[in-house]
Amino acid sequence: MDQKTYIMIKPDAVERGLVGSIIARFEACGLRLERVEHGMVTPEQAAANYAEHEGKPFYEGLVEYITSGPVVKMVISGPEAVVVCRKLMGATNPRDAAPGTIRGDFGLTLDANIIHGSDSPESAEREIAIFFG
Ligand code: D4T
Repeated sequence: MDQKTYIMIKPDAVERGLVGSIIARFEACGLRLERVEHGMVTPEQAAANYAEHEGKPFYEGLVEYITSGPVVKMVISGPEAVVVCRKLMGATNPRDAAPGTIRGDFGLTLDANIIHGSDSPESAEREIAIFFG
């Protein structure tokens, strides 16, 4: 059965003109784009999305970064979309991400790691509600 996941191309990747190359990777393996929106993340959306990290040393910088410029917000669907997208994205820290993954090919540092993707179907539902209401 098809699953939906929330994917967000982060400000540094949008700034660098990587949107088309990144979306092509999801489409190439048969996943479908259900919703796509280019725009800013509000401080409220950032706080809701990263609530699990509140109080951690990197939290303030994370919120500042994700609200610093336009992002591309997407709902992507397909069989096992959550795990398939996480696999295409690669490890959270681009330094640990395998070549051939989005973070492995386009990223360099953990604080600007190119892309966000829901880590479970429950997170996907919550995040789609945060960003697409
Ligand atoms: P996101 O949520 O952006 O898809 O990333 P992950 O789900 O793969 O990873 P995460 O929630 O652990 O981290 C969220 C976000 O915080 C940044 N970060 C993380 C950071 O700047 N310093 C850190 O020490 C950690 C753990 C990177 C991704």
